[in-house]
Amino acid sequence: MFEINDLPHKRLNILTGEKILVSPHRSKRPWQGQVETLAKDARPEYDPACYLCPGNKRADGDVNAEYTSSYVFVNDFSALLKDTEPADINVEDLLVAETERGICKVIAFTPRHDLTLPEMPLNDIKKVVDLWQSEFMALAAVEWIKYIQIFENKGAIMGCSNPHPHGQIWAQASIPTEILKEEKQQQQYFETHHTSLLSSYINLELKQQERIIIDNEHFVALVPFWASWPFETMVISKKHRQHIGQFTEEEKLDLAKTLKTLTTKYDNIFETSFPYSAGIHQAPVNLDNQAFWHWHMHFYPPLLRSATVKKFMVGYEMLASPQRDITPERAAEIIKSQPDIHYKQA
Ligand code: H2U
Ligand code: ZN
Repeated sequence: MFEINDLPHKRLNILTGEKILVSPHRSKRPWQGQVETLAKDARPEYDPACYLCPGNKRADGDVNAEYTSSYVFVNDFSALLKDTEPADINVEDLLVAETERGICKVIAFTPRHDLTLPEMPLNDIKKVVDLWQSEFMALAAVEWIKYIQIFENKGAIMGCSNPHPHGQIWAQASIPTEILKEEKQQQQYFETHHTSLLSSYINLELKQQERIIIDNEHFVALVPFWASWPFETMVISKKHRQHIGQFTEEEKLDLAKTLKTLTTKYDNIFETSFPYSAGIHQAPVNLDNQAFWHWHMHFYPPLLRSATVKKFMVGYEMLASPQRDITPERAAEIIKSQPDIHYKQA
C-alpha cells in the first residue's frame, strides 16, 4: 500500500489494459477552476442556414422532414459506404490494407436549434435513447454489420461542425481498435471470475463512494479510477446488459435521467456548454459468445481549468502515456457537487 494522494503513481485502465500516470503532488495548490464571462451564444430556435433544422436543405440537396422529436438520416458524407467490396493488399507484410464496409448516420436530437442535451426536457432525451435503441436493432439486423458505434461530438473545440444538438452512428463490418481492447480485457475477466468486469467494478465503486457521481435504480455515473481526461466519466448499466437493444422502457428512462443530470452538472462547472466526445461501448453484433460484454458509455471532455483552458494531450502523453495532476477522486467531488439544475434555467 502507499499514500495514493501524495505519491506519483500509475493506474491501470482495466478496460484497455493500458496505464496512466497520476501526479497528485502537483495539484496540491487549490483548484483554480474559474467561470469566465464569455460572449453568450444566443441561438435562434430555428436557423434557416442550419443543415439539421427541420424542413431545411442539406449540403447534398436532400431536404429534412418537418420532424418534431429526434430525426435520423444517412450521413451525406459517410466515412464508410455500404457497397464497398471486400479486397485487401499485402506487400511483404509491410504495406497492409483491406477495404471496410459500413453505414454512417446522423441523428438530430431535437428540432430546436438553440438547445443542448442538458437543456432538453427529460422526455425528449428519452426519445433520443429510443432512437439509439431502434437504430441499433435495425443496423444489427444487417448480417454483415459487426459493430455499431453510437457517439456525440459536442462543441467546436471537439471539431463538432454545427451547434444544433446531434450525434452520429457508424456501423461497420469489423470491430474497431478501442472495442478490441475492451473485448480482450472483459473476456479475460469473465472467464476467470464468471461475472462481468464492470459488475464487479461498480459494486466496488458503490462500496467506496469516492468516485460515484450519480447512482439511480438502473445506472451509475462515475469518474473511473483510471480516467485520463480531467473530467472524464463513465455511465454503466447496473444490470449486466450486453447492448442497448436489451434495455427496458424503465432503463431507457433512467438512462435519459442520468444523461440529463450528468451533462447539466458538466455545464455548471464552468457555466459553459461543456464540450466532449461521448459514446456507447457495447457488444458487437452478429457474432456468438459475447456474454462477457457489459454496456457502458464514455464521456471524454477536454476542459481543465475554465471554459477556454483545455488539457493538451501532448508531449509525454503523445509519446509515452496519458498523465494527469488533479486526481479522479477530486474531479468526482467537483462534478458531483454541481447543482442538478442547469445554470441557464436556474
Ligand atoms: P459532427 O458530429 O462532427 O458535427 O458531424 C456532423 C456530420 O454531419 C458530419 O459527419 C454530416 C457530416 O458529414 N453532414 C451531413 O450529412 N449533411 C450535411 O448537409 C452537412 C453535414
Ligand atoms: Zn468502453
